[in-house]
Amino acid sequence: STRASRSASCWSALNVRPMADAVPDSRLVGDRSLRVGVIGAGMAGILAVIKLREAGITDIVCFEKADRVGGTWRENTYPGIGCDVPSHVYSYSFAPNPDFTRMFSPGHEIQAYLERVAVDHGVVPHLRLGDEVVSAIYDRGVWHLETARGHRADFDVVIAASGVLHHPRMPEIDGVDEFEGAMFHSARWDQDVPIDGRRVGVIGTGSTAVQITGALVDRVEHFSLFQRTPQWIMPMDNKLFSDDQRATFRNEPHRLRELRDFLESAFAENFADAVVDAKSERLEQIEDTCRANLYQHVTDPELRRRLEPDYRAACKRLVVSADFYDAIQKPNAELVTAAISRIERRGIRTDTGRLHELDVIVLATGFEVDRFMRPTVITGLDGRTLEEAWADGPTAYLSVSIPEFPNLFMLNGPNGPVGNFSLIQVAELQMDYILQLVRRLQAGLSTEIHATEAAMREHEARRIEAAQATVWVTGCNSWYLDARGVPAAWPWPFRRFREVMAEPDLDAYHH
Ligand code: N01
Repeated sequence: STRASRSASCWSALNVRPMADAVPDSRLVGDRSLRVGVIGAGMAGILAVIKLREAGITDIVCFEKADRVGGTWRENTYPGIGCDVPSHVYSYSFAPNPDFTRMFSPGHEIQAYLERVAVDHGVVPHLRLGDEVVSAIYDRGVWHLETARGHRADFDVVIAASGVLHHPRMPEIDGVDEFEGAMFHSARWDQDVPIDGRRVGVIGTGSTAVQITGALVDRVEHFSLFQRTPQWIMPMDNKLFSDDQRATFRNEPHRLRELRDFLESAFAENFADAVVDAKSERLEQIEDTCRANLYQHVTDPELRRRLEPDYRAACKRLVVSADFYDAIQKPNAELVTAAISRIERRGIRTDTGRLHELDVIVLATGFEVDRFMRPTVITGLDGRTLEEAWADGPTAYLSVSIPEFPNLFMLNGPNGPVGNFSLIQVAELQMDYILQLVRRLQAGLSTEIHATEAAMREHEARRIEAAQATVWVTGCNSWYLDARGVPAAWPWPFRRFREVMAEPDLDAYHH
Protein backbone atom coordinates (compact mmCIF):
# COMPACT_ATOMS: atom_id res chain seq x y z
CA SER A 1 0.00 0.00 0.00
CA THR A 2 1.07 3.61 -0.27
CA ARG A 3 1.30 3.76 3.46
CA ALA A 4 3.57 0.74 3.54
CA SER A 5 5.92 2.28 1.00
CA ARG A 6 5.90 5.61 2.77
CA SER A 7 7.07 3.93 5.91
CA ALA A 8 10.49 2.75 4.78
CA SER A 9 11.80 6.27 4.43
CA CYS A 10 10.04 7.21 7.60
CA TRP A 11 11.93 4.57 9.58
CA SER A 12 15.30 5.49 8.11
CA ALA A 13 14.65 9.18 8.67
CA LEU A 14 13.96 8.47 12.31
CA ASN A 15 16.76 5.97 12.55
CA VAL A 16 14.50 3.68 14.49
CA ARG A 17 14.72 -0.06 14.25
CA PRO A 18 11.13 -1.24 14.28
CA MET A 19 10.01 -4.44 15.94
CA ALA A 20 13.51 -5.47 16.87
CA ASP A 21 12.51 -6.95 20.18
CA ALA A 22 9.00 -8.09 19.43
CA VAL A 23 9.14 -9.97 16.15
CA PRO A 24 12.00 -12.07 14.73
CA ASP A 25 13.56 -10.35 11.71
CA SER A 26 12.76 -13.27 9.43
CA ARG A 27 9.09 -12.62 10.01
CA LEU A 28 9.33 -8.96 9.22
CA VAL A 29 7.31 -8.70 6.08
CA GLY A 30 7.43 -4.94 5.78
CA ASP A 31 6.86 -1.82 7.80
CA ARG A 32 3.73 0.20 7.76
CA SER A 33 3.68 3.72 8.95
CA LEU A 34 0.68 3.70 11.23
CA ARG A 35 -1.63 6.58 11.91
CA VAL A 36 -2.83 6.44 15.50
CA GLY A 37 -5.67 8.38 17.08
CA VAL A 38 -5.64 8.70 20.85
CA ILE A 39 -8.85 9.71 22.61
CA GLY A 40 -8.24 11.71 25.77
CA ALA A 41 -5.22 13.64 27.03
CA GLY A 42 -5.31 12.70 30.67
CA MET A 43 -2.69 10.63 32.42
CA ALA A 44 -3.25 7.63 30.09
CA GLY A 45 -3.52 9.57 26.82
CA ILE A 46 -0.28 11.45 27.53
CA LEU A 47 1.36 8.11 28.24
CA ALA A 48 0.02 6.61 25.00
CA VAL A 49 1.49 9.40 22.89
CA ILE A 50 4.87 9.13 24.60
CA LYS A 51 5.05 5.35 24.17
CA LEU A 52 3.91 5.47 20.55
CA ARG A 53 6.60 8.03 19.77
CA GLU A 54 9.18 5.82 21.45
CA ALA A 55 8.04 3.01 19.16
CA GLY A 56 8.84 5.21 16.18
CA ILE A 57 5.25 6.14 15.41
CA THR A 58 4.95 9.83 14.69
CA ASP A 59 1.62 10.09 12.92
CA ILE A 60 -0.40 10.56 16.11
CA VAL A 61 -3.30 12.83 16.93
CA CYS A 62 -4.45 13.00 20.54
CA PHE A 63 -7.99 14.39 20.80
CA GLU A 64 -8.97 16.12 24.01
CA LYS A 65 -12.39 17.65 24.47
CA ALA A 66 -11.17 20.12 27.09
CA ASP A 67 -8.73 22.92 26.48
CA ARG A 68 -6.00 21.49 28.71
CA VAL A 69 -4.41 18.13 29.34
CA GLY A 70 -4.68 16.44 32.73
CA GLY A 71 -7.98 14.55 32.79
CA THR A 72 -9.12 13.92 36.36
CA TRP A 73 -6.55 16.32 37.71
CA ARG A 74 -7.71 19.09 35.44
CA GLU A 75 -11.38 18.49 36.18
CA ASN A 76 -11.28 18.02 39.93
CA THR A 77 -10.35 21.29 41.58
CA TYR A 78 -12.33 20.92 44.78
CA PRO A 79 -10.68 22.16 47.99
CA GLY A 80 -8.51 19.46 49.56
CA ILE A 81 -8.05 17.41 46.40
CA GLY A 82 -5.12 15.05 46.58
CA CYS A 83 -4.09 11.57 45.62
CA ASP A 84 -4.18 8.74 48.12
CA VAL A 85 -1.63 6.72 46.19
CA PRO A 86 1.88 7.87 47.21
CA SER A 87 3.11 10.51 44.75
CA HIS A 88 6.20 8.60 43.80
CA VAL A 89 4.08 5.64 42.77
CA TYR A 90 1.46 7.85 41.15
CA SER A 91 3.91 9.12 38.55
CA TYR A 92 5.32 7.68 35.33
CA SER A 93 8.21 5.26 35.79
CA PHE A 94 10.13 7.12 33.06
CA ALA A 95 9.50 10.57 34.53
CA PRO A 96 10.24 10.56 38.25
CA ASN A 97 9.46 13.84 39.94
CA PRO A 98 11.87 14.88 42.70
CA ASP A 99 9.80 18.00 43.35
CA PHE A 100 6.67 16.47 44.83
CA THR A 101 6.30 18.28 48.13
CA ARG A 102 4.47 15.57 50.04
CA MET A 103 4.16 11.83 50.35
CA PHE A 104 0.60 12.21 48.98
CA SER A 105 0.46 15.13 46.58
CA PRO A 106 -2.21 17.76 46.27
CA GLY A 107 -4.07 17.70 42.96
CA HIS A 108 -2.51 20.86 41.53
CA GLU A 109 0.98 19.34 41.82
CA ILE A 110 -0.13 16.30 39.85
CA GLN A 111 -1.77 18.52 37.24
CA ALA A 112 1.43 20.58 36.93
CA TYR A 113 3.45 17.37 36.69
CA LEU A 114 1.28 15.99 33.88
CA GLU A 115 1.48 19.26 31.97
CA ARG A 116 5.24 19.31 32.31
CA VAL A 117 5.63 15.70 31.19
CA ALA A 118 3.46 16.46 28.15
CA VAL A 119 5.82 19.31 27.23
CA ASP A 120 9.09 17.53 28.04
CA HIS A 121 8.17 14.35 26.18
CA GLY A 122 6.99 15.89 22.94
CA VAL A 123 3.28 15.27 23.42
CA VAL A 124 2.14 18.83 22.78
CA PRO A 125 2.47 18.87 18.97
CA HIS A 126 0.16 15.86 18.79
CA LEU A 127 -2.63 17.43 20.82
CA ARG A 128 -5.92 18.52 19.35
CA LEU A 129 -7.43 20.36 22.30
CA GLY A 130 -11.04 21.45 22.56
CA ASP A 131 -12.10 18.86 20.02
CA GLU A 132 -14.24 15.99 21.24
CA VAL A 133 -14.44 12.78 19.25
CA VAL A 134 -18.14 12.16 18.69
CA SER A 135 -17.94 9.10 16.47
CA ALA A 136 -15.49 6.44 15.40
CA ILE A 137 -16.45 4.06 12.62
CA TYR A 138 -14.33 1.12 11.54
CA ASP A 139 -14.31 0.15 7.90
CA ARG A 140 -11.90 -2.28 6.28
CA GLY A 141 -8.81 -1.51 8.27
CA VAL A 142 -9.46 2.18 8.86
CA TRP A 143 -11.03 4.02 11.77
CA HIS A 144 -12.90 7.12 10.63
CA LEU A 145 -13.13 9.62 13.45
CA GLU A 146 -15.33 12.66 13.56
CA THR A 147 -15.16 15.44 16.11
CA ALA A 148 -17.70 17.82 17.58
CA ARG A 149 -16.10 20.63 15.60
CA GLY A 150 -16.73 18.73 12.40
CA HIS A 151 -13.19 17.52 11.75
CA ARG A 152 -12.75 14.11 10.19
CA ALA A 153 -9.60 12.05 10.32
CA ASP A 154 -8.65 8.47 9.49
CA PHE A 155 -6.49 6.21 11.63
CA ASP A 156 -5.17 2.67 11.49
CA VAL A 157 -5.28 2.30 15.25
CA VAL A 158 -7.30 4.01 17.95
CA ILE A 159 -6.31 4.08 21.59
CA ALA A 160 -9.11 5.04 23.95
CA ALA A 161 -7.78 6.72 27.06
CA SER A 162 -10.98 8.37 28.17
CA GLY A 163 -10.86 7.68 31.88
CA VAL A 164 -12.98 5.85 34.40
CA LEU A 165 -14.08 8.26 37.14
CA HIS A 166 -15.13 10.83 34.64
CA HIS A 167 -18.89 11.22 34.24
CA PRO A 168 -20.40 12.85 37.36
CA ARG A 169 -23.23 10.91 38.94
CA MET A 170 -26.06 13.23 39.86
CA PRO A 171 -28.18 12.01 42.75
CA GLU A 172 -31.85 11.39 42.27
CA ILE A 173 -33.21 13.63 44.98
CA ASP A 174 -36.56 15.38 44.77
CA GLY A 175 -36.45 19.13 44.38
CA VAL A 176 -32.84 19.47 43.12
CA ASP A 177 -33.98 22.25 40.80
CA GLU A 178 -35.60 24.24 43.58
CA PHE A 179 -32.48 25.21 45.52
CA GLU A 180 -31.82 28.95 45.37
CA GLY A 181 -28.20 28.82 46.50
CA ALA A 182 -25.27 27.45 44.51
CA MET A 183 -25.11 23.73 43.82
CA PHE A 184 -22.55 21.73 41.86
CA HIS A 185 -20.95 18.32 41.60
CA SER A 186 -17.54 17.93 43.24
CA ALA A 187 -15.92 17.37 39.83
CA ARG A 188 -17.48 20.61 38.54
CA TRP A 189 -16.41 22.89 41.38
CA ASP A 190 -17.51 26.44 40.69
CA GLN A 191 -14.54 28.58 41.70
CA ASP A 192 -16.68 31.71 41.38
CA VAL A 193 -18.95 30.73 44.24
CA PRO A 194 -17.78 32.19 47.53
CA ILE A 195 -17.33 29.59 50.24
CA ASP A 196 -15.69 31.42 53.13
CA GLY A 197 -18.01 32.24 55.99
CA ARG A 198 -20.99 30.53 54.39
CA ARG A 199 -23.19 27.55 55.18
CA VAL A 200 -22.06 24.62 53.09
CA GLY A 201 -23.60 21.16 52.80
CA VAL A 202 -21.80 18.21 51.22
CA ILE A 203 -23.71 15.10 50.12
CA GLY A 204 -21.65 11.90 50.20
CA THR A 205 -18.90 10.33 52.26
CA GLY A 206 -16.53 8.92 49.62
CA SER A 207 -12.88 9.89 49.21
CA THR A 208 -13.95 13.18 47.64
CA ALA A 209 -16.34 14.29 50.40
CA VAL A 210 -13.81 13.34 53.06
CA GLN A 211 -11.12 15.48 51.45
CA ILE A 212 -13.52 18.40 51.05
CA THR A 213 -14.53 18.12 54.71
CA GLY A 214 -10.96 18.49 55.95
CA ALA A 215 -10.30 21.44 53.66
CA LEU A 216 -13.51 23.40 54.19
CA VAL A 217 -14.51 23.11 57.78
CA ASP A 218 -12.27 25.92 59.02
CA ARG A 219 -13.32 28.23 56.21
CA VAL A 220 -17.08 28.05 56.47
CA GLU A 221 -19.60 29.29 58.99
CA HIS A 222 -21.39 25.96 59.16
CA PHE A 223 -20.49 22.66 57.56
CA SER A 224 -23.03 19.85 57.13
CA LEU A 225 -21.99 16.44 55.90
CA PHE A 226 -24.91 14.36 54.65
CA GLN A 227 -23.90 10.77 55.20
CA ARG A 228 -25.92 7.90 53.77
CA THR A 229 -23.31 5.27 54.60
CA PRO A 230 -20.38 5.67 57.00
CA GLN A 231 -16.86 4.96 55.76
CA TRP A 232 -13.85 3.29 57.25
CA ILE A 233 -11.03 5.82 57.34
CA MET A 234 -7.41 4.74 57.02
CA PRO A 235 -5.13 7.20 58.83
CA MET A 236 -2.49 8.81 56.68
CA ASP A 237 0.76 10.49 57.56
CA ASN A 238 1.09 12.97 54.74
CA LYS A 239 4.58 14.09 55.51
CA LEU A 240 6.31 16.92 53.76
CA PHE A 241 9.52 16.18 51.92
CA SER A 242 12.13 18.60 53.20
CA ASP A 243 14.20 20.76 50.84
CA ASP A 244 17.14 18.49 51.59
CA GLN A 245 15.22 15.37 50.73
CA ARG A 246 14.03 16.84 47.47
CA ALA A 247 17.55 17.96 46.61
CA THR A 248 18.73 14.41 47.26
CA PHE A 249 16.03 13.01 44.97
CA ARG A 250 17.13 15.47 42.31
CA ASN A 251 20.85 14.88 42.62
CA GLU A 252 20.84 11.17 43.32
CA PRO A 253 18.09 9.70 41.15
CA HIS A 254 18.72 6.19 42.44
CA ARG A 255 17.45 7.31 45.85
CA LEU A 256 14.14 8.29 44.32
CA ARG A 257 14.03 5.00 42.45
CA GLU A 258 14.61 3.12 45.72
CA LEU A 259 11.81 5.02 47.42
CA ARG A 260 9.50 4.27 44.53
CA ASP A 261 10.37 0.56 44.56
CA PHE A 262 9.78 0.42 48.28
CA LEU A 263 6.46 2.25 48.10
CA GLU A 264 5.36 0.17 45.15
CA SER A 265 5.89 -3.15 46.87
CA ALA A 266 4.49 -1.88 50.17
CA PHE A 267 1.36 -0.65 48.39
CA ALA A 268 0.93 -3.96 46.56
CA GLU A 269 1.50 -6.13 49.63
CA ASN A 270 -0.33 -4.07 52.18
CA PHE A 271 -3.32 -3.03 50.16
CA ALA A 272 -3.70 -4.25 46.56
CA ASP A 273 -3.08 -7.92 47.33
CA ALA A 274 -5.13 -7.81 50.53
CA VAL A 275 -8.40 -6.56 49.03
CA VAL A 276 -8.62 -9.45 46.58
CA ASP A 277 -8.47 -11.99 49.40
CA ALA A 278 -11.28 -11.39 51.86
CA LYS A 279 -9.78 -13.95 54.22
CA SER A 280 -6.33 -12.41 54.34
CA GLU A 281 -4.75 -11.44 57.61
CA ARG A 282 -3.61 -8.20 56.04
CA LEU A 283 -7.21 -7.21 55.49
CA GLU A 284 -7.97 -7.78 59.16
CA GLN A 285 -5.02 -5.57 60.01
CA ILE A 286 -6.42 -2.86 57.74
CA GLU A 287 -9.73 -3.06 59.57
CA ASP A 288 -8.03 -3.02 62.98
CA THR A 289 -6.11 0.09 61.94
CA CYS A 290 -9.26 1.82 60.75
CA ARG A 291 -11.22 0.92 63.89
CA ALA A 292 -8.39 2.11 66.13
CA ASN A 293 -8.31 5.34 64.13
CA LEU A 294 -12.01 5.88 64.80
CA TYR A 295 -11.83 5.00 68.49
CA GLN A 296 -8.74 7.12 69.10
CA HIS A 297 -10.03 10.19 67.38
CA VAL A 298 -13.72 10.16 68.15
CA THR A 299 -14.45 9.98 71.84
CA ASP A 300 -18.15 10.80 71.91
CA PRO A 301 -19.76 7.33 71.83
CA GLU A 302 -22.86 8.53 69.99
CA LEU A 303 -20.89 10.21 67.20
CA ARG A 304 -18.59 7.19 67.05
CA ARG A 305 -21.57 4.89 66.66
CA ARG A 306 -22.87 6.97 63.78
CA LEU A 307 -19.46 6.98 62.09
CA GLU A 308 -18.79 3.25 62.44
CA PRO A 309 -19.53 1.18 59.34
CA ASP A 310 -21.30 -2.17 59.64
CA TYR A 311 -19.42 -3.69 56.71
CA ARG A 312 -15.80 -4.72 56.31
CA ALA A 313 -13.00 -2.22 55.79
CA ALA A 314 -11.99 -1.84 52.12
CA CYS A 315 -15.31 -3.33 50.93
CA LYS A 316 -15.96 0.13 49.55
CA ARG A 317 -12.89 1.87 48.16
CA LEU A 318 -10.92 2.63 51.30
CA VAL A 319 -10.87 6.29 52.24
CA VAL A 320 -7.54 7.62 53.43
CA SER A 321 -7.41 10.78 55.52
CA ALA A 322 -5.29 12.54 58.10
CA ASP A 323 -7.88 15.05 59.23
CA PHE A 324 -11.43 13.84 58.67
CA TYR A 325 -12.29 12.86 62.25
CA ASP A 326 -10.86 16.07 63.67
CA ALA A 327 -12.73 18.10 61.08
CA ILE A 328 -16.12 16.51 61.63
CA GLN A 329 -15.81 17.16 65.37
CA LYS A 330 -15.23 20.90 64.98
CA PRO A 331 -17.97 22.99 66.64
CA ASN A 332 -19.24 24.32 63.31
CA ALA A 333 -19.38 20.87 61.71
CA GLU A 334 -22.36 18.58 61.73
CA LEU A 335 -22.70 14.98 60.64
CA VAL A 336 -26.21 14.49 59.32
CA THR A 337 -27.26 10.85 59.23
CA ALA A 338 -30.98 11.31 58.81
CA ALA A 339 -31.94 10.44 55.23
CA ILE A 340 -32.38 13.29 52.76
CA SER A 341 -36.02 13.57 51.80
CA ARG A 342 -35.78 16.52 49.43
CA ILE A 343 -33.92 19.62 48.41
CA GLU A 344 -35.85 22.84 48.86
CA ARG A 345 -35.41 26.50 48.07
CA ARG A 346 -33.39 27.17 51.23
CA GLY A 347 -31.59 23.91 51.80
CA ILE A 348 -31.90 20.19 52.43
CA ARG A 349 -34.78 18.64 54.36
CA THR A 350 -34.24 15.27 56.01
CA ASP A 351 -36.84 12.66 56.86
CA THR A 352 -36.94 13.89 60.44
CA GLY A 353 -38.63 16.99 59.02
CA ARG A 354 -35.68 19.27 59.77
CA LEU A 355 -34.58 21.79 57.15
CA HIS A 356 -30.81 22.35 56.99
CA GLU A 357 -30.50 25.86 55.62
CA LEU A 358 -27.56 26.19 53.23
CA ASP A 359 -25.89 28.66 50.90
CA VAL A 360 -23.97 26.04 48.91
CA ILE A 361 -24.63 22.34 48.23
CA VAL A 362 -21.81 20.15 46.96
CA LEU A 363 -22.78 16.85 45.36
CA ALA A 364 -19.84 14.58 46.16
CA THR A 365 -21.92 11.73 44.84
CA GLY A 366 -19.38 9.93 42.69
CA PHE A 367 -19.28 8.92 39.06
CA GLU A 368 -21.05 6.83 36.42
CA VAL A 369 -18.25 4.31 36.18
CA ASP A 370 -19.65 2.18 33.36
CA ARG A 371 -19.52 4.82 30.61
CA PHE A 372 -15.90 4.64 29.43
CA MET A 373 -15.63 6.05 25.86
CA ARG A 374 -19.34 6.76 25.63
CA PRO A 375 -21.13 8.98 24.60
CA THR A 376 -18.74 8.73 21.63
CA VAL A 377 -20.55 6.49 19.14
CA ILE A 378 -18.18 3.68 18.26
CA THR A 379 -18.99 1.28 15.44
CA GLY A 380 -16.94 -1.84 14.81
CA LEU A 381 -17.20 -4.73 12.36
CA ASP A 382 -20.51 -5.24 10.55
CA GLY A 383 -21.95 -2.00 11.87
CA ARG A 384 -22.04 -3.24 15.46
CA THR A 385 -21.99 -0.35 17.91
CA LEU A 386 -20.30 -0.31 21.29
CA GLU A 387 -23.68 0.45 22.82
CA GLU A 388 -24.92 -2.88 21.40
CA ALA A 389 -21.79 -4.78 22.35
CA TRP A 390 -22.07 -3.46 25.89
CA ALA A 391 -25.84 -3.82 26.25
CA ASP A 392 -25.30 -6.09 29.27
CA GLY A 393 -22.50 -3.96 30.71
CA PRO A 394 -19.01 -3.04 29.57
CA THR A 395 -16.63 -5.92 28.99
CA ALA A 396 -13.31 -6.32 27.28
CA TYR A 397 -10.66 -8.96 27.04
CA LEU A 398 -8.17 -8.09 29.79
CA SER A 399 -9.71 -4.57 29.80
CA VAL A 400 -7.82 -3.86 26.60
CA SER A 401 -9.58 -5.24 23.51
CA ILE A 402 -13.25 -5.67 22.54
CA PRO A 403 -14.23 -8.48 20.15
CA GLU A 404 -15.36 -7.14 16.76
CA PHE A 405 -13.69 -3.77 17.35
CA PRO A 406 -10.37 -4.32 15.57
CA ASN A 407 -7.32 -2.17 16.15
CA LEU A 408 -9.05 -0.34 18.99
CA PHE A 409 -7.33 -0.65 22.33
CA MET A 410 -8.24 0.76 25.72
CA LEU A 411 -6.21 2.06 28.61
CA ASN A 412 -7.95 1.64 31.95
CA GLY A 413 -10.85 -0.04 30.21
CA PRO A 414 -13.63 -2.07 31.85
CA ASN A 415 -13.04 -4.46 34.74
CA GLY A 416 -9.39 -3.55 35.21
CA PRO A 417 -7.52 -2.77 38.38
CA VAL A 418 -9.35 0.45 39.21
CA GLY A 419 -8.89 1.61 42.72
CA ASN A 420 -6.62 -1.14 43.94
CA PHE A 421 -3.40 -0.23 42.13
CA SER A 422 -1.81 3.00 40.95
CA LEU A 423 -3.65 3.71 37.70
CA ILE A 424 -0.45 5.09 36.19
CA GLN A 425 1.29 1.78 36.75
CA VAL A 426 -1.71 -0.02 35.30
CA ALA A 427 -1.74 2.16 32.20
CA GLU A 428 2.01 1.71 31.68
CA LEU A 429 1.74 -2.07 31.76
CA GLN A 430 -1.32 -2.01 29.50
CA MET A 431 0.42 0.32 27.05
CA ASP A 432 3.46 -1.95 26.79
CA TYR A 433 1.09 -4.83 26.09
CA ILE A 434 -0.87 -2.86 23.49
CA LEU A 435 2.35 -1.79 21.77
CA GLN A 436 3.25 -5.41 21.16
CA LEU A 437 0.00 -5.77 19.23
CA VAL A 438 0.51 -2.47 17.45
CA ARG A 439 3.97 -3.62 16.38
CA ARG A 440 2.39 -6.58 14.59
CA LEU A 441 0.29 -4.13 12.61
CA GLN A 442 3.35 -2.00 11.97
CA ALA A 443 5.27 -4.99 10.68
CA GLY A 444 2.44 -6.06 8.43
CA LEU A 445 2.07 -9.34 10.32
CA SER A 446 -1.55 -8.53 11.00
CA THR A 447 -4.02 -6.12 9.51
CA GLU A 448 -6.77 -6.54 12.09
CA ILE A 449 -6.31 -7.41 15.72
CA HIS A 450 -9.12 -7.90 18.18
CA ALA A 451 -9.83 -10.33 20.96
CA THR A 452 -11.93 -13.38 20.18
CA GLU A 453 -15.35 -13.64 21.73
CA ALA A 454 -14.31 -16.98 23.26
CA ALA A 455 -11.23 -15.50 24.91
CA MET A 456 -13.26 -12.67 26.35
CA ARG A 457 -15.96 -14.95 27.68
CA GLU A 458 -13.44 -17.25 29.27
CA HIS A 459 -11.60 -14.35 30.86
CA GLU A 460 -14.88 -12.91 32.14
CA ALA A 461 -15.98 -16.25 33.61
CA ARG A 462 -12.69 -16.62 35.48
CA ARG A 463 -12.75 -13.01 36.60
CA ILE A 464 -16.29 -13.24 37.96
CA GLU A 465 -15.46 -16.43 39.81
CA ALA A 466 -12.32 -14.94 41.33
CA ALA A 467 -14.23 -11.81 42.34
CA GLN A 468 -16.21 -13.91 44.81
CA ALA A 469 -13.11 -14.14 46.99
CA THR A 470 -12.59 -10.38 47.17
CA VAL A 471 -13.59 -8.03 49.95
CA TRP A 472 -15.79 -6.08 47.52
CA VAL A 473 -18.57 -8.69 47.75
CA THR A 474 -18.64 -8.98 51.52
CA GLY A 475 -21.76 -6.93 52.05
CA CYS A 476 -21.57 -3.29 51.05
CA ASN A 477 -22.63 -1.20 48.11
CA SER A 478 -19.95 0.59 46.12
CA TRP A 479 -19.00 1.87 42.71
CA TYR A 480 -16.96 -1.31 42.21
CA LEU A 481 -20.15 -3.34 41.80
CA ASP A 482 -21.77 -3.52 38.39
CA ALA A 483 -25.52 -3.78 37.75
CA ARG A 484 -25.37 -7.52 38.57
CA GLY A 485 -23.49 -6.90 41.80
CA VAL A 486 -20.23 -8.28 40.34
CA PRO A 487 -17.13 -6.21 41.09
CA ALA A 488 -16.09 -4.48 37.86
CA ALA A 489 -12.45 -4.83 38.81
CA TRP A 490 -9.36 -6.98 38.59
CA PRO A 491 -9.76 -9.63 41.31
CA TRP A 492 -6.20 -10.95 41.41
CA PRO A 493 -2.94 -9.73 42.93
CA PHE A 494 -0.78 -7.15 41.25
CA ARG A 495 1.95 -9.62 40.25
CA ARG A 496 -0.61 -11.57 38.20
CA PHE A 497 -1.56 -8.41 36.37
CA ARG A 498 2.09 -7.76 35.63
CA GLU A 499 2.54 -11.32 34.35
CA VAL A 500 -0.52 -11.27 32.11
CA MET A 501 0.42 -7.88 30.68
CA ALA A 502 3.98 -8.99 29.91
CA GLU A 503 3.07 -10.50 26.55
CA PRO A 504 -0.18 -10.94 24.62
CA ASP A 505 -1.40 -14.48 24.13
CA LEU A 506 -2.07 -14.37 20.41
CA ASP A 507 -4.43 -17.35 20.63
CA ALA A 508 -6.85 -14.98 22.33
CA TYR A 509 -6.91 -12.70 19.28
CA HIS A 510 -8.07 -12.63 15.72
CA HIS A 511 -4.89 -11.36 14.16
O1 N01 B 1 -17.40 8.99 44.99
P1 N01 B 1 -17.96 7.67 45.71
P2 N01 B 1 -16.09 9.84 45.29
N1 N01 B 1 -27.97 10.55 48.60
O2 N01 B 1 -18.77 6.96 44.68
C1 N01 B 1 -23.09 9.18 48.25
C2 N01 B 1 -11.37 8.13 43.64
N2 N01 B 1 -10.93 9.29 44.37
O3 N01 B 1 -16.06 10.95 44.29
O4 N01 B 1 -22.06 5.07 50.07
C3 N01 B 1 -27.03 10.50 49.51
O5 N01 B 1 -16.89 6.93 46.40
C4 N01 B 1 -22.64 7.75 48.40
O6 N01 B 1 -23.35 7.12 49.44
P3 N01 B 1 -23.42 5.48 49.56
C5 N01 B 1 -11.43 6.94 44.56
O7 N01 B 1 -11.14 5.77 43.85
C6 N01 B 1 -9.74 9.25 44.92
O8 N01 B 1 -15.99 10.21 46.68
O9 N01 B 1 -23.68 5.00 48.16
N3 N01 B 1 -25.77 10.13 49.28
C7 N01 B 1 -21.17 7.97 48.70
O10 N01 B 1 -20.96 8.29 50.03
C8 N01 B 1 -12.87 7.00 44.97
O11 N01 B 1 -13.36 5.81 45.49
C9 N01 B 1 -9.32 10.29 45.66
O12 N01 B 1 -24.52 5.23 50.48
C10 N01 B 1 -25.47 9.76 48.04
C11 N01 B 1 -20.83 9.18 47.84
O13 N01 B 1 -22.06 9.82 47.54
C12 N01 B 1 -13.54 7.42 43.69
O14 N01 B 1 -12.66 8.39 43.16
C13 N01 B 1 -10.09 11.41 45.86
C14 N01 B 1 -26.42 9.77 47.00
C15 N01 B 1 -20.13 8.81 46.54
O15 N01 B 1 -18.90 8.26 46.83
C16 N01 B 1 -14.90 8.04 43.83
O16 N01 B 1 -14.93 8.85 44.99
C17 N01 B 1 -11.31 11.43 45.27
C18 N01 B 1 -27.73 10.18 47.33
N4 N01 B 1 -28.71 10.20 46.41
C19 N01 B 1 -11.74 10.36 44.54
N5 N01 B 1 -25.82 9.35 45.87
C20 N01 B 1 -8.05 10.19 46.32
O17 N01 B 1 -7.06 9.89 45.74
C21 N01 B 1 -24.55 9.08 46.19
N6 N01 B 1 -24.33 9.32 47.50
C22 N01 B 1 -8.09 10.43 47.75
